[in-house]
Amino acid sequence: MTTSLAQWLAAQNVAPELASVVASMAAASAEIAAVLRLAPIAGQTGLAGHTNVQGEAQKELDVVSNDIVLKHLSANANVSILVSEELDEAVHMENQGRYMVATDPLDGSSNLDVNVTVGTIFSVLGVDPTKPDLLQKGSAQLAAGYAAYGPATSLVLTFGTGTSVFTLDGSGQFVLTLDGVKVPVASGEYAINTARERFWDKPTQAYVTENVAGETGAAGKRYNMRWVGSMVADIHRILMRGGIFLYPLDSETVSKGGRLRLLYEANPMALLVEAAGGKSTTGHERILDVQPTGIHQRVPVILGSAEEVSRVEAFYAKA
Ligand code: AHM
Ligand code: MG
Repeated sequence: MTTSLAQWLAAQNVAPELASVVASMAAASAEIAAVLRLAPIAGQTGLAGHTNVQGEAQKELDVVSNDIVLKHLSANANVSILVSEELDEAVHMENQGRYMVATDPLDGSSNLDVNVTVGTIFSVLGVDPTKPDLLQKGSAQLAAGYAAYGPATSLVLTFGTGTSVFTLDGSGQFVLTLDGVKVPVASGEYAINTARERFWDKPTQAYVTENVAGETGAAGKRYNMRWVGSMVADIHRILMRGGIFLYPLDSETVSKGGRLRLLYEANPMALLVEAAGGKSTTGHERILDVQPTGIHQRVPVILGSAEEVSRVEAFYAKA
């Protein structure tokens, strides 16, 4: 017997209004999946011709995905605020909804023209619609998730305890395929853009040097490196079979605070990984404890298998 997302949501011990926000993001993801599947035929994988607030060239599908998310959330009276990577300012909806969504509607979009997995990442927070606090710590998240548009479309969700995986079926419905995901505590795989080695901080350089030394170094075991360059794909692999993802602070991104965004990339991924028994850190503190200072704030991101994250933390503690 299969369990649909709707059945699973109804069985969770959460407010129906909160469940409805997650259901809206699932519906948006199913619609984005359908667009992506046919995008090369529709000639939609190229640039949109403008840049977003972060100064990055927007792809046509970044804009299309953002519009799809906005459409689904505007239709849900429980959502009063939307923060999106693709929108300079937060969108204040015309209702008294008690939830806010922060999203990267299409993460990894530089991979679109080569048909590599991309995804939609989202975070759900509670707000007072009369005076919404947009800058809450990740530990305040009520739900988080991502859709990974790979060979199958996966939807990975947490309400803070336990992480579950759903798969999109042929009729556009998500079906539960894995409950209670556990990130293996130990792993021999790490994910980092090694072309940036000369920019990395000392603790990251020392950690990766030890991994490269393998069984002949202090780590005493052999490592493999994997980097898709699409956070959703890299984190999905780590959730499924362990490993560690690093986008540390480096000398090129230090002035911006890092590469990846706190509200809609680092926080939701950290909640999903921690709810599955993994760990997350900036190197200096737990990602979920970082106090945001801006909606598009960036942070260093290190997360995954608990033992590996602890090893990296030890290098930072020594530095
Ligand atoms: P995006 O939100 O503009 O797609 O950028 C985020 C992406 C992540 O998916 C990925 O982990 C990282 O950027 C890749 O960075 P790099 O170009 O250094 O490989
Ligand atoms: Mg992104």
